[in-house]
Amino acid sequence: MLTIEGIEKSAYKELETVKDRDGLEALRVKYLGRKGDLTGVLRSLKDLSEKERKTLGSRANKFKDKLQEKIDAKFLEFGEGDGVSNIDITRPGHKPSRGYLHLLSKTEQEIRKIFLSMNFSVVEGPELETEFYAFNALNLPEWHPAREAWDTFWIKPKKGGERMLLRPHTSPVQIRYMEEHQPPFQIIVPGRCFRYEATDATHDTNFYQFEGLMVGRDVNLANFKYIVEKFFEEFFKGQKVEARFRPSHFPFVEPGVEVDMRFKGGDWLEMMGAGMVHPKVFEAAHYDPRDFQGFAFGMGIERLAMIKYKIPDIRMFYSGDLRFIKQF
Ligand code: FA5
Repeated sequence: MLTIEGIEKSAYKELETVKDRDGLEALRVKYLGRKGDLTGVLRSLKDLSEKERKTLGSRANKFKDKLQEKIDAKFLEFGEGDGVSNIDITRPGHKPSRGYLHLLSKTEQEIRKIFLSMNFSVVEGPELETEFYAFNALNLPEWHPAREAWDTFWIKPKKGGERMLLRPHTSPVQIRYMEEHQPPFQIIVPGRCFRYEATDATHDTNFYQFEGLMVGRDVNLANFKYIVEKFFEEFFKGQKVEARFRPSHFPFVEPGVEVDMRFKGGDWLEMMGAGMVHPKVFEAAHYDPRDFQGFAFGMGIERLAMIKYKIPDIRMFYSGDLRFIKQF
C-alpha cells in the first residue's frame, strides 16, 4: 500500500516537472481527486488505532492543503489557458458602483429647468475672458474703484495682445449675448467664476454663478421681483425661507439691489446682486438705451444649495470628502 511519505515525495517531484495546465490537472486528479492516492490513504484511516489515526490523519490533511495551494499557484503561473477551466461561473460578480451627479451639478440642472419653464434660454460663455467684456463694457473702466470688488486672476498677456483674466463673474456674457441678439429676450447664464480672495465659510476662490438678463421695451424692476420670487418658490418648494431686497451698488446697473436669504430665522446670506441694466452697458453692446430697458442679476449657485440643503460651509462642496458627497 502507498504510504503518506511516498505520496508526498512523488507528488512534489511530479509538480516540479509538470509542463502545462493539462499535466497539472492530471496531477491534481491523481493525488487529490475523489479516487486519488491521498483519498485512498484517508479512507484507510478507519482501520487504524485512534492514536495512529490522529497523527496520520492530521499529516495527510496538512499535505492535502499544501499540495492544493502549490497546484493553485502553478495554475496561476501557467495563466488562464483556455480561459474556461479556471472560472467559476456560479460565483457572485462584483456589483459595479454607479456614478451620479455632484450636488452642484444637480442644483444647476434644477435652476436651468425652472428658468426654461419660464421661457428663459440658457446661454454659456468663456471662463477665460478679456478685460473688455469682464470690466470695461460693464461700465467698469480701469480707474473705477469698484474693480477692486472683483479680485481678479490675471493671465500673462501675449505680446501686444489684450489683457485676459479668469472671469470673476458671469456678467461679461450679458455683453457677448447682446452683441449678437436683439430684444426682447430673457436668458440665464450658469458658469464657473474665479476670485483671488481669502476663503471662508461663504467664499471660495472657485465658485458658480448664474447670470440673468431680461431686456425689452418696458421690462422693469417689478418684473425682476416677480421672476425671482417665482424662482425661489419653485426652488425652495415647501421650505420656509425668507428673502429680503435691499439697495446696493454695481456700476453696470441703476438702480442696484442685493437679495439676501435665510432659513428659519438663521443668519442672512447674500444670494445675488441685481438691478436695472445701466444705459452705458446697452451702449457698449451697441443698443440705443432710449429703445430698451431690462433687469440683470448674478446669483451664487453654492449659496442657493447651502440654504436649500443646510450646508454650513461652502468649502465642503470642493473637499472631495465622500462622506459629504454621498449624502445627496
Ligand atoms: C456680482 O458678481 C455681480 N456681477 C452681480 C450682478 C449681476 C449685479 C448683474 C447686478 C447685475 P457679487 O460680487 O455680489 O456681484 O456676486 C454675486 C453673488 O455671487 C453673491 O451674492 C454670491 O452669492 C456669489 N459670490 C460672490 N463671490 C463669491 C465667492 N467668493 N464664493 C462664493 N460665492 C460668491
